[in-house]
Amino acid sequence: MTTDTTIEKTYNLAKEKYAEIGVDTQKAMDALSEISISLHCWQGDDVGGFETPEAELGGGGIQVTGNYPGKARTVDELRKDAEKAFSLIPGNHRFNLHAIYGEFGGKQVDRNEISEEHFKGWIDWAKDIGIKLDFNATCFSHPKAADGFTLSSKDASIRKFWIEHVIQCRGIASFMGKELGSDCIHNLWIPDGMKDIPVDRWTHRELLKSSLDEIFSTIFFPHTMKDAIESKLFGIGSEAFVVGSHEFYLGYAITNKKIPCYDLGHFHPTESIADKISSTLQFVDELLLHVSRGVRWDSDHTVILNDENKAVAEEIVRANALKKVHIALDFFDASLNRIGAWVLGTRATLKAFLLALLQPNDKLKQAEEKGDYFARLALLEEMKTKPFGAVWDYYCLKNEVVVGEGLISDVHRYEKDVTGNR
Ligand code: RNT
Ligand code: ZN
Repeated sequence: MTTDTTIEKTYNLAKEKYAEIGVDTQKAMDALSEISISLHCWQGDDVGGFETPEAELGGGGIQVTGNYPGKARTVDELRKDAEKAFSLIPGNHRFNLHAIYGEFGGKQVDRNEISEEHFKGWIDWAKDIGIKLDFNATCFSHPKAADGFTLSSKDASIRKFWIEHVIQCRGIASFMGKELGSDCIHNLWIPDGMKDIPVDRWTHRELLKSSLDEIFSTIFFPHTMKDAIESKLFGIGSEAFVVGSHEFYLGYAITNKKIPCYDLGHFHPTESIADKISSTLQFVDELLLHVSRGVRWDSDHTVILNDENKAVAEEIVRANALKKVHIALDFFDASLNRIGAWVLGTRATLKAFLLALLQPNDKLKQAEEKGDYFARLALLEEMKTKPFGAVWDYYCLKNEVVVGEGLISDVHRYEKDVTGNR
């Protein structure tokens, strides 16, 4: 068994190895501890929410597959599960709520009627456990979204309903930000689109633009919230046309000073968003990431440490943009232990950043500036076999969270004691 002393010994050797190449491991870990990731509440119950006692997905927009037992059925269960997840993740992180996760006291409260009072319990909980909150309007899983259009619907009454909903949500976000003393990011994603070839893309996009203008004309004081808008290339049932495409929202964000949200699963399956970071940040001040993993037509597999996440983290670190990029998670897979997936995905994201922070970025840049592309490539190649795992384990140890595969038995224990009895 790995003891604390072995972890420290291994770390000390790793520290020397990195020092030889000019990398300060302590500095990298300090920078990592400044990164606050927004954990998505919807991982805990497959995007179900608590609108009605037996809230289930319905009415368009999002699909989750799998039926793993033990999902959170109440606000209390979800909070308990989230606390468990937080206890297995090093660092201090945020929690990202969706509007359907309000506490409605058993009453039927329609989306355009939700307000601050429904989220007071969440704010108290966040204060209690010392975290900050982010927020999202829920423009899916609702009869008024069932026809495939919300803010870009040709039906004025449907549009009005969703505009009211998003305005309410921005108010709630502002309230959260004020109460918790940290700007709350409000992200807007809508499912609008068509399965097959549309002939009138124009009107839907024109309508979406005017709905957004109306939504954002309401300004909240104090400015305790920030607006993000999330694009998508295609979804299940919107393969041929998504109204809120990348170009649409990028244009809107630049013109109206909003934050573009890049979901890693929302682009062409082989398209990387890493290269978009230094481009986009020339024109907007901030970015929001939805860290996810696309697999074929699904955009939301559990995040692992893969090439795409590594490339994204590297680009953020190399662009010195850690303060400009908000990092949130967005995946849901109901076929595996939900707390396990939460923790795995968050830890994988943190690992990607640690790896990026452990690169000899000054040396790499110097080689590039000298035109020594062999040295640049050789250094990048060398970094792949540096003892990264030793630094990661030490970071977990110092943050008093479980190290390595100890995570598995910990999650299993919680399943046996808690989620397995649901
Ligand atoms: C959907 C978007 C969106 C949602 C969440 C639940 O394709 O990625 O971010 O996953 O709002
Ligand atoms: Zn997303």
